[in-house]
Amino acid sequence: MVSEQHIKMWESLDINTELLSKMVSAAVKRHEDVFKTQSNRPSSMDYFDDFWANLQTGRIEELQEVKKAKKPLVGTFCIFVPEESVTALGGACYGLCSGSPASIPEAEKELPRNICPLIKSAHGFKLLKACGYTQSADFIYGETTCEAKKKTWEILSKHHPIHVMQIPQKKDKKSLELWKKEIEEFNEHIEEVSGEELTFNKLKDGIETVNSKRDALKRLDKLRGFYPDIMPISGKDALLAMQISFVDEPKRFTQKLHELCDELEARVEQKVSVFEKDVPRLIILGTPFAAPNWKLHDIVETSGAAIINEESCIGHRYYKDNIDTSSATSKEELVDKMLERYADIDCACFTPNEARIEKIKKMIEERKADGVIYYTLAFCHTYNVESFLVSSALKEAGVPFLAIESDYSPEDAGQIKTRIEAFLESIKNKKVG
Ligand code: BJ8
Repeated sequence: MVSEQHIKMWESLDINTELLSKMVSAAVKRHEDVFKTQSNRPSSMDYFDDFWANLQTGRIEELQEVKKAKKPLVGTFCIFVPEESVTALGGACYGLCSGSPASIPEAEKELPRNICPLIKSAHGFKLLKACGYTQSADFIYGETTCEAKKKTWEILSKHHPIHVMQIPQKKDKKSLELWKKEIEEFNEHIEEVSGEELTFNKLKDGIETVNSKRDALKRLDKLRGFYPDIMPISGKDALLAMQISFVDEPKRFTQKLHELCDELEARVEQKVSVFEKDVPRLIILGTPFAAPNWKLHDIVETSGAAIINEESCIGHRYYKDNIDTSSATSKEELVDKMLERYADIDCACFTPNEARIEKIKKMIEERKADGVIYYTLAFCHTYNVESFLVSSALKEAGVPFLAIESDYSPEDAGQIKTRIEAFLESIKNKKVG
């Protein structure tokens, strides 16, 4: 699968080829264990399985073509970085490797042990030179959403060019003004490196391309979660598709996801479900699931429940809103609309963040979920602290609630499984009662 040609390409990117070859084999094996063991998968998942197998080869090759055309390659760790502007100028904006435990020991040579695994994993990939996306990126765009990230950028910048966007902590008028300036500066920077003007029409096209991707993800959301008796796709498969949405070419991804949705639509009509009718249907709340962090989904779905949605940035928070371009007549108005959409994302980095709770309640209601699991990556203080407010509100509303804090290591899998099984038992008893 990894050819001589790929090895040569990796060498040109200063990648540790021996290590990445081993990591690719391990990632393919893990994917087989987690995904290929499921029965009755939609055949349109083949595209996403193949994409995963070629994550560090085929897609990296394509990115080199973008680079040859002198378009920017921008790596990110947050959905607040305006991918629309990069797409508008023909560049690629993608999420960086940050979901594997394999790179964490290396990161801990420079970072404290007690910070979030997502940050450590990403930092470790850079130190090990073992991620084609990071090695290809002209620069990384960091942001100031959490303490650990914003201090890590200072260290990561010793190894890779970094720019940092200031994301405010509040959503009042003066904070939004600052945020708007940050988007404008981002756009100017992308213009500078592309040597091309980001015109009204180009920005509008870039926005529409990403809106279309979000529309396809919304379609998947409905098909997997809005039919209480039929779940045509597993939560694991839906998660894999969403994870790929952060690295694939957006137009092709959109088309492939619609093909999957066509198949799911037919399954719904024919009442083909991958789960038994009465399994508990759960929504996961909280921090993002960077690939290949499939631990929670795998445990839940091999314990007799279905995941029908994720209130996460690799999930609902990412695709729930489009940028409305219909009334904009100038570039500035487009930027206002971009800001409007970004500011409607309820990341726990904001204070207060009350709107998040109402949105979660609505998600549960619309999908008739049987319960929620609040998932926090270890040491993510904002999401962890906010779980008290979310759990209080949901318990008051009678929604079964379980909080899980975990990192990427497999060590706590048994303990998590025991807690989830007890949680599912209580949901089943409640249903019977
Ligand atoms: S908009 S959720 S993608 S910041 S890195 S905050 S898990 S301690 S990723 Fe996020 Fe943007 Fe918000 Fe979404 Fe916690 Fe870890 Fe920090 Fe994290």
